[in-house]
Amino acid sequence: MSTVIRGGTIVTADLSYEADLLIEDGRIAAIGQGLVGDSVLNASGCYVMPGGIDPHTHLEMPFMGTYSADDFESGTRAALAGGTTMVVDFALPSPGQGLLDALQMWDNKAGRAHCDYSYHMAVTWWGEQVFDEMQAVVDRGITSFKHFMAYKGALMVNDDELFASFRRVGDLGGIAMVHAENGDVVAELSARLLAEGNTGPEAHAYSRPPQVEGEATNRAIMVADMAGVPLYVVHVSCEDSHEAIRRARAQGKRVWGEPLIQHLVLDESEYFNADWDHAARRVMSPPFRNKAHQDSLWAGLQSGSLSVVATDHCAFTTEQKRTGREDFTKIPNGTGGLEDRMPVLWTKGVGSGRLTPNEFVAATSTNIAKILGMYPQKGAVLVGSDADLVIWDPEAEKTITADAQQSAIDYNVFEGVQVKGLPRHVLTRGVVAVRDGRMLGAEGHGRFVARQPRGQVNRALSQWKSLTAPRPVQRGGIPASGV
Ligand code: DUC
Ligand code: ZN
Ligand code: ZN
Ligand code: ZN
Repeated sequence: MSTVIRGGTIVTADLSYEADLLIEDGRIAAIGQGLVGDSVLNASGCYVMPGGIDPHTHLEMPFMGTYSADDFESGTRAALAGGTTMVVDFALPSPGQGLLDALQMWDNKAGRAHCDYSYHMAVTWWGEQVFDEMQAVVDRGITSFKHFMAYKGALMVNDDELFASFRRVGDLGGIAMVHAENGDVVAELSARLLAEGNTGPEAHAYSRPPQVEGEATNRAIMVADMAGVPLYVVHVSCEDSHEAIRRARAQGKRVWGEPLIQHLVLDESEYFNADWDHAARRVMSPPFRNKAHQDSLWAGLQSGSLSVVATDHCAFTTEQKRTGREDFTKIPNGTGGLEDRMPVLWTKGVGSGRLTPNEFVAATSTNIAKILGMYPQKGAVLVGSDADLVIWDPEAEKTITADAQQSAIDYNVFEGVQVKGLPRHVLTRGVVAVRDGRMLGAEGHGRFVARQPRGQVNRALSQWKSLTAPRPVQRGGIPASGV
């Protein structure tokens, strides 16, 4: 059973050109003119792009006394509806739980996924068992390890643990990831705000000013340099953090920053002059910022100092949010966006002239595939790549509404946003999951994607190099070219 995608313009991170695509056995079998297959998808007037990869989701995650409302079924259905054909979720051991045990839990949840998926492993505590199991995690193709510098008393790791874990990840040729907020300062500010009687959701924003993010990002960059590990900073929301990343990159450090579509488009006014439900539904960490910070994030995408646009999709219903009625620190942190990331970024980025279509592909797919060691299986339109594709109609329009969404929650933070640019067809390893804008789904079709270690990086700028025992050189990592 083969499929031809006919009459479109192929758009990759590098090039735009007119050609047809032949898909066989879930992969791209040929690119050229006049290709013939068993069935045809009409792509005239459309761009044929690598499907989006959202490297930051929390599906059915146990968090703040509840579970995030979208699971691998509804979450990946939402992803496909918006042109995203792969998610990377965070396997999250509870403190004291083994990494392999947590992986087993995530494997059990992921069976219903409509599209391919991978995991990052969260390091939420430190000990010999974690150290030992990290090797097995890398051997399974999970090469990125996330650390929370916030959520004190729950997920947060201290600096000694951060340094030890970063060193281990560096030795294994993986990449370290951080949620960069100073958790001690957040805890202090939260307690003070509550004591002063500020219990509403707007206090959430005051409890996490940009400085807590800037400080933690700087700290993580320095610790990563001392540990000799590449660093990926999730949900970069402000200039304070972006500035640290820009400087590190200019110094030759392997540091990448990931803004979220929410922070690019929505600002802090959502917390003020709003009713409780409206504001609480938008409580996430880091919180939405002001326009100046948004401008910084867009500039970073344009110049390349920020590399990837994600969602941190962590959806909670209004009912779940209301557990924090009397105390903003009990509002489950998180917002949705999986279905909306691609259309909103296209509309606000390409539609406004801030990004080219090629830059859009880089930021939504190709860059992260390279960073995470799964290019060109994912993130590419090349012969042999998985046929994870979105046939994108730049003229199609809609208004975003919760009523029409795939997500399991009862609202949408982008409610009322007009988008121009939507998927016409979406393929997940060759299977058509969206046809002519209609969701067909592919429940259970998703497979785990194993990834390659990057290999150890040179630490020429690190003063610790001479103090650290030399390591064996490992070859075979995917080169970081172009990211
Ligand atoms: N931030 C959120 O808002 N939700 C999930 C975890 C996180 O860091
Ligand atoms: Zn986070
Ligand atoms: Zn997250
Ligand atoms: Zn389904």
